[in-house]
Amino acid sequence: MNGPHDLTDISAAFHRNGFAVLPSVIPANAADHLRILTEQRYQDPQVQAAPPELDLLRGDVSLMRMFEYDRAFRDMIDLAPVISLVERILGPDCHMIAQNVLRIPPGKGIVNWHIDDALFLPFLGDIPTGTADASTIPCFTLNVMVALTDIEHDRYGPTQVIPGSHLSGQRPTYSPNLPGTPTSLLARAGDAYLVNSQTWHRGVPNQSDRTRYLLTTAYGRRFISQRFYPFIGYQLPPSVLEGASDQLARLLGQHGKGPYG
Ligand SMILES: O=C(O)CCC(=O)C(=O)O
Repeated sequence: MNGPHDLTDISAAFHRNGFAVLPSVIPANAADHLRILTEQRYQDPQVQAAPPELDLLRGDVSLMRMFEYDRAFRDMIDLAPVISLVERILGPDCHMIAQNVLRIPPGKGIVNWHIDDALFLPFLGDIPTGTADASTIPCFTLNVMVALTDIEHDRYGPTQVIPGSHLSGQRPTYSPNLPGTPTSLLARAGDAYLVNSQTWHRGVPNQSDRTRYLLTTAYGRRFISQRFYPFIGYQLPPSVLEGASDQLARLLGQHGKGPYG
């Protein structure tokens, strides 16, 4: 495929830089529909009053497992061509491991530099970045982030990444000791970006009067477990599987038999 979604180029950029941008994966009005659903979910008194065991809302900014709530979120899990790119990176038997919406009001943000998982490959720092070698380092988990509002300036609190930091073999340190220049992932509603779980990233503090909404759907290789609290005993609501294609059912966790089980 050519144009803005050339998957070969985008996947090479992802391996090299630890992130990649896919403009306009959904129309702006579809992004706005997801934003409105998110706001309804957030304002729902039952969500606000839910006990921690239900894990519906964390830290007042992260609405959890949105695929349980509305079909429109479930159907983002196998969104083309994003899912083709994800399968190219994580393998044809990969699955979705989490899906949340970040609702970041003015003054808030996940502002500390972090990686999203265990540090998978420590001490890789001697591998030169920006070379073909980067493509031989496997990615195990990644996040697909879709902007549900415009984030066209730093004051709106965009995601920031350190390009190449996924190959550092290190956990983040804090400014001013960053190993590279932070890149702000400015976006219009409906744009997406993929971020390797090992890439150093954060949210810039939202210094505007606009709440920022970001749909984050994380995927992992088959051997990486899905992360649905409370883990043991988690029950996927049967309605989520209704009408799902074989591909979507697999992404939701319906696998054939394989190694160990
Ligand atoms: O707010 C952001 O853009 C950063 C989100 C983030 O760091 C995360 O979901 O792990």
